[in-house]
Amino acid sequence: STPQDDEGGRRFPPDFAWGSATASYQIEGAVAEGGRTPSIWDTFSHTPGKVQDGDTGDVAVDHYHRFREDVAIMRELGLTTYRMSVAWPRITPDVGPDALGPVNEEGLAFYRELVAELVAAGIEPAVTLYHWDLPQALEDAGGWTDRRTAERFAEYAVVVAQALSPEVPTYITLNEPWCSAYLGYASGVHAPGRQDPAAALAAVHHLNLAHGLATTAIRAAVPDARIGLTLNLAWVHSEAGDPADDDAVRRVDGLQNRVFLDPVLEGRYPDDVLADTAAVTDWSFIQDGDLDLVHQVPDVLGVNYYSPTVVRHWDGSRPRQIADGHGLTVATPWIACDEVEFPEQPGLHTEMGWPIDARGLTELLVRMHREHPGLDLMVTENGAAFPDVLADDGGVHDQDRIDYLRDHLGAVLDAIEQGAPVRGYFLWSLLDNFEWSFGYSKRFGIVHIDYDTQVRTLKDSARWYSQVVRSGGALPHQ
Ligand code: GBH
Repeated sequence: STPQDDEGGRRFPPDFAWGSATASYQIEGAVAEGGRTPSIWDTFSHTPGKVQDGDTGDVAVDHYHRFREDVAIMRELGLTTYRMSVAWPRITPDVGPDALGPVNEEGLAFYRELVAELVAAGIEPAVTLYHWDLPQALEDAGGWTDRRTAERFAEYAVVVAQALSPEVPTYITLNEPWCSAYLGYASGVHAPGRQDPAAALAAVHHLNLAHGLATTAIRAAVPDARIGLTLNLAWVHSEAGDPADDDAVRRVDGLQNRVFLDPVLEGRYPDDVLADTAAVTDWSFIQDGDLDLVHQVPDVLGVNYYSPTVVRHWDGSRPRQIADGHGLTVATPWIACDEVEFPEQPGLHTEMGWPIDARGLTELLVRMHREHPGLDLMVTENGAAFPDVLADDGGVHDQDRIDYLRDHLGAVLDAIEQGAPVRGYFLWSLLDNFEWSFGYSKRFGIVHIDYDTQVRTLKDSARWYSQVVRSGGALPHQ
């Protein structure tokens, strides 16, 4: 049970890690500095029509030059940890499919300085090795459809872990391979923008392989490193719990959850997913012995959660509903789901159009604890976009975000009370930033960015979160 605070509110465990999260392409800018070469997101964002308003990450929030100010903000808020990502094209700018190429010391130096600044501020960094900025040269050779990308990734991962250890104790191999595979190669709303379901399934396997190879390689080179894997798991359910919807639930659970969890945690692919997708691919890219390579249980599983996934069987008798959280979707990310619909949800939604239901976070954490007892868990992303405005008094009064955060932190506490070993929470995001195909039109930060001046302004939610953190995890009622 969770200790009560003085006001009778609820409290997190004393050693709980409180952080925020960001990703390199979304905040750094400086895309042509420090020896960096293009990633697939440079190419994609510079392709007309791919990103809202033609926005790119060229400047982003200029974190590459302003990181000391951003670390100072985290220190002021009292955060104890920070999840950041490393841009692969800064580390090995000349990587090709068959060779990693020389290590770019200037790229490593940037991250060493950032890490030193964090450590000096008393903030423990957790580094994501791949948050979607694949070197373009690898995509030109097939990207995640080619297993050599996984091999090169493992080599790059060791370079980073050796350079940043022991100051960085935690390395998260991949962020949300679901997005990399299906949004990158099936729906095409993310880089590299391909629309080929068979390619997406090859990407699924090679991303799983990348996790396994990198985990083995880091553990050999840096035995003390703690390895994580971050998945955007779906809390998938039907509205009515009608058995007619069970097949829709099973398919979405298979494609979003089990096709990543099962090989990594248990060394096998789910039979039903292989069968459902047999007309799309024969999965012959899985080579003998691959599942042993993929089967590398991380030290901690990162769960990213934003919104529930509600599905329904669609029998063709009425127009199909596809609640589309990615307004620009032109092809489906859902393979072999022709009879699945995603009904519009009643109630509150965020600015992304995503329905709000914090119960899913409890459900997912408790499910992971039930199915994989002993596996440490962290919430590596949770947060919301709202239409924030800079008020006349100079503040940003984002009560809607505070409500969202309070509800979701309560959901994390519910999971802890049910025994789930949740070790930390990383709020997405520290700063407003480049929200992928939505460009700068969506603001997820607890710190507001003026994109003309790059001035940072704490939103009310930042002060609220700081109070929770500084109180040692007391969750207020308001
Ligand atoms: C995360 O992605 C990312 O890790 C982070 O970089 C990003 O900025 C943040 O969240 C906010 O978006 O309607 O079928 O397309 C989350 C991406 C959100 C992907 C919800 C799928 C809707 C499913 N996911 N989403 S669909």
